[in-house]
Amino acid sequence: MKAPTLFRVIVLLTTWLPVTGIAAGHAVAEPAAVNAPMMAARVKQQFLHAWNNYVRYAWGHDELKPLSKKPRDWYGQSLLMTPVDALDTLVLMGLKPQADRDRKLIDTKLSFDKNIYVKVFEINIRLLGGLLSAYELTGDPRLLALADDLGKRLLPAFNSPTGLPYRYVNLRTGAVRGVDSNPAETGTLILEFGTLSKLTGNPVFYAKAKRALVATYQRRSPIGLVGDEINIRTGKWIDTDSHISGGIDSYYEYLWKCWKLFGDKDCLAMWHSSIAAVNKYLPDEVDGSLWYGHADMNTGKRTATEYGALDAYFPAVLAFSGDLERAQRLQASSYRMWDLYGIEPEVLNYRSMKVVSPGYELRPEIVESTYYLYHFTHDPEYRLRGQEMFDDFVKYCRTDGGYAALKSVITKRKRDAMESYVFAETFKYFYLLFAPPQTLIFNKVVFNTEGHPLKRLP
Ligand code: DMJ
Repeated sequence: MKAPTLFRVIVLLTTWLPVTGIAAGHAVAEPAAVNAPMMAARVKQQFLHAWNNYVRYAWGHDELKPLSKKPRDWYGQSLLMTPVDALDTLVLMGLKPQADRDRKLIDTKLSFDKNIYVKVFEINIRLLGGLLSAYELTGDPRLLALADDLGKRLLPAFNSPTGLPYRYVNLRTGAVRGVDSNPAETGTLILEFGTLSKLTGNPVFYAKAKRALVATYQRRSPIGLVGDEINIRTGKWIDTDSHISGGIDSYYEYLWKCWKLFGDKDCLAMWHSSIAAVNKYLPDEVDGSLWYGHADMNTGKRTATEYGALDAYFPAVLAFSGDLERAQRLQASSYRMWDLYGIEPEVLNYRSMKVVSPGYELRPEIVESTYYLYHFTHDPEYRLRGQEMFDDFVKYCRTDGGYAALKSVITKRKRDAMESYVFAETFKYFYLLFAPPQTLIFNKVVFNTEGHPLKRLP
C-alpha cells in the first residue's frame, strides 16, 4: 500500500463524519495551498511528453503503444483517433504549433471512406465529438465537413425496428452488425448528433439520436431502472443488472447533459425520473461512506457491491445536476478507492475493500469529477487532491514513450497501452482543474463523455 500523505490520513480518518464537504478534513486541518499556475504548467509539460512521443513514434496512426513505442490502429487502418481526440486539448493548452500541425494532418489525411466495421459508440464520442469540438474552437470548416460526412456514414446504425442503434456499422457500405448492446451505447449519441444538426441545419441527426435515447428510456423497468444488456432488434433485456458503471454510465450523463446543451425538456423529464430511481435503489451506505452499487432492474435487490474507476464520473453528473451533497460524499469514496493503492483499480468491492479488477487504464473519470467539484465548490481541497493524484499518475504511469496503463495497481506493472482518451480527457481535466477559469468558460459549454466541450445554445 502507498504511504498516505497527511491529507489522505485526514480524509481516511474522517469519512465517517456526516459532512457535506469533500471529507471532514477541511474542518480539521487547513490544507497547504496548491500553486495552480505551476500545476497547470506541469500538466502541460507531461501532456507534451506523451504527445511528442505519439508524434515521434506513431504519427498518423490511431494510438501509440508507450512501452514498445509502436503504433496501433484499431481497425487495421488509421482513423486518427489520437490526433482527433487530442486536438481540442492542444488548442485549450495554447499549444498552437502542435495544434496547427495536428489540424493539418486531420484536414489532409482523415477519410471515412473505408470498408471497415466501426464501433458506433466509440467513433461517435471520440471522433464525431472531437471534430465538432475542434471545429467550434478553431472555425476550420474542413473539420465540420468531416463531422458531417462521418455523421451520415453512422446513420444506418439506427435502422433497426426499435430505433436503437446497431453496435457496428461499415463506414463505406452502411452494413450493420451487433444486436446485443447496452444503454451506454444506445443512449450516448445525442450531444454529438444534436450538435451536428445544430451546425449543419440538418435535423436528421438529432431526430435519430433522440429516438434512440427515448427508446432506451421507454424500456426501463416498472421501478425505473435500466439493465446492462439489451437486444436492439426486439428491445428485450438480456441482462437485468442495473448500475451506474460502464455499459450504462453515459446514458444517465447524456439525459442530464442533453437538457443542459439543448434545453430539451423531454431529456429533463427523463433525467428526473431516472435519477430518482437510481438514487432509490443503487446507493449503499457502508460505515458512513456512500457508494453506488448494483441492483436488479426489476426487483431493486442488491446484486453486487462493486464500484470502480468508470463509476467515478458520477459525482460530476450529480454536482452538475445540483446534488452537491451526494456528489461530495461519493467523491470522498472515489478518493478512498484511489488511496488504497495510490492509484485506483478498475473495480473494487467496496464492502470488503478488495480489488475485483486490478488494472488502471489511465482513466479520467475521478479527475473529471474533481474538476467539476472544484468548479462548483471552490474548495481548495479538490485542487490538492488533484495535485496528489497527478503526482501518483506521473509516478506510476510515465514511461520513456509516454504514459502507460497498469496491469495491476497492486504490483504497478505497466501495460503497453495509451488510449486516445488520455489526451482528450485525463490530461485535459487535470489541466482545467489548475488553469485559470477563462481558459474555458464552464457555463458556456457541455462536455461530451469523451471530454470534448460543445458550445451551449446562447
Ligand atoms: C472514455 O472513452 C469515455 O469517458 C467513456 O465514456 C468511458 N470510457 C473512457 C474513459 O474511461
